[in-house]
Amino acid sequence: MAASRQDNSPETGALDYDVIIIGAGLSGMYQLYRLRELGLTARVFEAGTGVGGTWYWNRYPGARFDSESYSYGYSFSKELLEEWEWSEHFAGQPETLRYCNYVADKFDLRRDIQFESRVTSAIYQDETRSWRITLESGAQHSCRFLITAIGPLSTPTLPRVEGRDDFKGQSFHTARWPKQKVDFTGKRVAVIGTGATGIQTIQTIASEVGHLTVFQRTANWAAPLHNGKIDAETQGKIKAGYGEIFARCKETFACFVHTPDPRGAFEVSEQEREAFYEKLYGERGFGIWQGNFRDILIDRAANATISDFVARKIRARVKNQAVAEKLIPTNHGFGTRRLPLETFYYEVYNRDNVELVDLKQTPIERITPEGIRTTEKDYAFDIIIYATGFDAITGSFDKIDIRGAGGARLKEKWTHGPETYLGLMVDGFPNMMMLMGPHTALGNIPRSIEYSVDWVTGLLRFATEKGLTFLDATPEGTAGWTDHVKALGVGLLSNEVDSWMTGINRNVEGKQTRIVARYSGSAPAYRARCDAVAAQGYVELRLG
Ligand code: NA7
Repeated sequence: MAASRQDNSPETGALDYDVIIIGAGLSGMYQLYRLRELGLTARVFEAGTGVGGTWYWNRYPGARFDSESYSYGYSFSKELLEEWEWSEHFAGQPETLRYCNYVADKFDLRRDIQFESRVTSAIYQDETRSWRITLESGAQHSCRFLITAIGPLSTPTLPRVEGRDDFKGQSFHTARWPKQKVDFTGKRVAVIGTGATGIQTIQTIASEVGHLTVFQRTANWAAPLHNGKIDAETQGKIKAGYGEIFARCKETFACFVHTPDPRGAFEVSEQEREAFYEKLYGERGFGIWQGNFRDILIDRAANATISDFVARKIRARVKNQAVAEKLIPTNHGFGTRRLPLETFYYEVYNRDNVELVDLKQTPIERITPEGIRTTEKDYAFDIIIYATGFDAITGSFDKIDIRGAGGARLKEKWTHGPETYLGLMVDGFPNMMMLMGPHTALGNIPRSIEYSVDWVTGLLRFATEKGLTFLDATPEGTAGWTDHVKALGVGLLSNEVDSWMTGINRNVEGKQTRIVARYSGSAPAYRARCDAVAAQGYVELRLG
């Protein structure tokens, strides 16, 4: 391997690696693959005992894709596409984790990944233009370039209520689910949280448990997933059609196979609108969210028509109308949070062994040794499941003490919300690149990952060829991109709603004010902008 440090390092002592990658999820794995092609020495540090990131940690019952499996897997290797067969349109977590392991084996990735190695700090060394990272164990490693591949939803958060440690039964956060199967038979189980994760968990365990109590603070809109097995004929079509599938994902707004209908909700008659919604409600996946009328996520009146349609579906599916009303969101419109996709979720509330507790009416006071106390009463449980979400997007950055040039702390720079250049770099943090950090296009995440990894790889190829040891965004570049991202968010109904997408997490100190944390323009526009930067020889960066 050509260790670039020997040619261009301004220091005398050698660095441990050309590149350190934090995280061995989908981003980190693919980045490692690409860096090897460049001939750079790279080391991945991963907190878990295996690869897969999201799919390694989120082992809760019912965890599965919300993107079509065949649009989610890596597209970079024809051989991989040919070899791997997804069994369902929306694969479950065990299958996806098997896929991640298959990729790691196929490309022999593990030899450059160090597991059980949580990075606690990353400090830029001005003198040597390098990064020094420290692991939880105290071990330190140095590198020229640092790549964060730490995921937008990887720091789970628990409710800030007293008594959590007093509970005598079992309790789990969904993103820290044990590897061995949890036995629910005959158990009294609580689920706190009704986001995408809570919904998947609830619908999966309802028939296994003795009794299930769902603690809902905010009702969420959800729509049918319509999952199904992939039969042999469809499998053949998928394999033959991969080129088309990925070409389509490249053109669509958020890299899904779905993209907005060019019509406005009021450009058709009421009957046509109703028929269109009915069709979307009966189709697989995110069509009802991403393939709906172009204005439902920006126009309140348009949004009200789909919200009203889905509310009627909920009333029709839930027998007890008082419960149905509790399940219908009143504080945000359909699709203004990332849409949970469900399979007979609403029918769960028709079961005798399931109860819904509305925390808006009776908030949780504390966790007790026996269970949960609300302002109304004490509930006894054997198992409490926290489906309470994540300190999203910036949370995993906050957990690492990241210091750039002159010792400046990233957390402090981002006190009032993230500031980034293309969502990939931050001025004053030279030689650091972020994969799926704030201000990048997320959408169908692996598609975005592949683009970002390829962009970072292009930059590092350029640096290696030119013998550069210093790459930094400029303050103007960072301010310009941050302003652009904020401007794109203006007028989006989703930016007027509390959710992980707007940086709100009431369980985390300092995360009660909405921020613009993600790029909300179109993925093709994002790529065009980043491609132009590369085509112009990265002149927008400070290079040295
Ligand atoms: P989400 O979507 O952030 O959902 C978390 C849920 O937990 C949500 O219903 C919260 O209610 C609830 N929550 C959080 N803290 C509490 C407390 N203290 N008490 C009661 N309820 C609470 O996370 P998910 O894991 O479901 O999904 C994240 C993404 O992963 C999802 O969008 C998919 O892309 C995959 P709140 O709404 O805050 O009132």
